[in-house]
Amino acid sequence: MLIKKPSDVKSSEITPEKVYRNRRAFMKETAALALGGSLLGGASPVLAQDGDALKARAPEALSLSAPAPWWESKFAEVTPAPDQEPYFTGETLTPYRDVTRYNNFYEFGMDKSDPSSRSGTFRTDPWSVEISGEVAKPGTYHLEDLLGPMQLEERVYRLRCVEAWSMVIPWIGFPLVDLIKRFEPTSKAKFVEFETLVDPETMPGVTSRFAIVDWPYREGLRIDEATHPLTFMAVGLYGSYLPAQNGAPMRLVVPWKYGFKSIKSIVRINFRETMPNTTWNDLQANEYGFYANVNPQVHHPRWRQDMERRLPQTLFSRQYIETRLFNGYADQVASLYSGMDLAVNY
Ligand SMILES: Nc1nc2c(c(=O)[nH]1)N[C@H]1C(S)=C(S)[C@@H](COP(=O)(O)O)O[C@H]1N2
Ligand SMILES: [Mo]
Repeated sequence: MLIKKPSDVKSSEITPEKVYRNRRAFMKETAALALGGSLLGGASPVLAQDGDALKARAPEALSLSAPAPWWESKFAEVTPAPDQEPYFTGETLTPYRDVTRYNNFYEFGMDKSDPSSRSGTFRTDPWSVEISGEVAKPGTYHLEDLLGPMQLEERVYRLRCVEAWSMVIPWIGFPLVDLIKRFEPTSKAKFVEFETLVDPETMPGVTSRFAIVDWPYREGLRIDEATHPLTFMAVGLYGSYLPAQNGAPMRLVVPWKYGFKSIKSIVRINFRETMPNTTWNDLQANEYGFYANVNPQVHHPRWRQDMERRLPQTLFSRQYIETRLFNGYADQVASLYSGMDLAVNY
């Protein structure tokens, strides 16, 4: 491979993740200088200073976004991920290209390339979310009101799909618990249920005769899982807004569970006393459980779960790595399941 000197690199070859990496290095230096980070406010992460450049380089990925002006100010104040587990991992980041081109989002189609290639007309502004069920403050909230009080932060998490591939993604968002407590759940709120938008106009997958899902896509968590500090609501990745294909404008990220729990483009959050039905469990209960905790000892009936392909794979490296219990987050979450048989509650 040819190694170029920096001066030879054309700006068109500078990919978002290169910009991002430089920015992170810069953030670390300024953090050290600022002793506590008063300089960080304006310096974090890509969007604050390189936003326009980033959009110019990846216009197709960001076509839907740059929504209302208030987004800009939220993204100008992102707290960088602390450089320590579990909110950060030093593993190589999956390139922006793969994170935004290799997706599962059946509302846009079932091929990995469908969500990026068929989401061009999807719109996220205006966007509102219905909060219902066992809470003191139900209602339909505009996204701006939901995000307004939230301090955005960055988290670098592993994402492990049940299909045995994985990525490392730098998300931007906030802990779900910080949102949940604003609605004041009652003592009957034992589970949280989430639903994705169904828009036949802009989501070609929902009207496809090949669709297997009974829309809307639904997911759920136990309340202790939903309020765990690792459970994250993402509104961005790689320092910028979420592209449609990754679940704009707001999607769940539960890093110790298989990717299908991390429901995208959320329009409803319902608090309830009983365990909700969930999309993949409804489709094939013996293959996809409600818990869906990453577990190398509990295999899928049709394939093993003790190895995974870390994307991107190349011709020269197949990138097979061992899958870890709870996707490597066991120290943080194993206690949630003490006394439970994980082979039964898969
Ligand atoms: N609404 C909705 N959410 C979804 C899916 C989907 O098809 N529809 N796919 C899930 C699956 S199987 C995975 S692996 C992750 C993929 O997230 P990513 O495309 O951002 O990597 O999204 C999850 N969330
Ligand atoms: Mo998945």
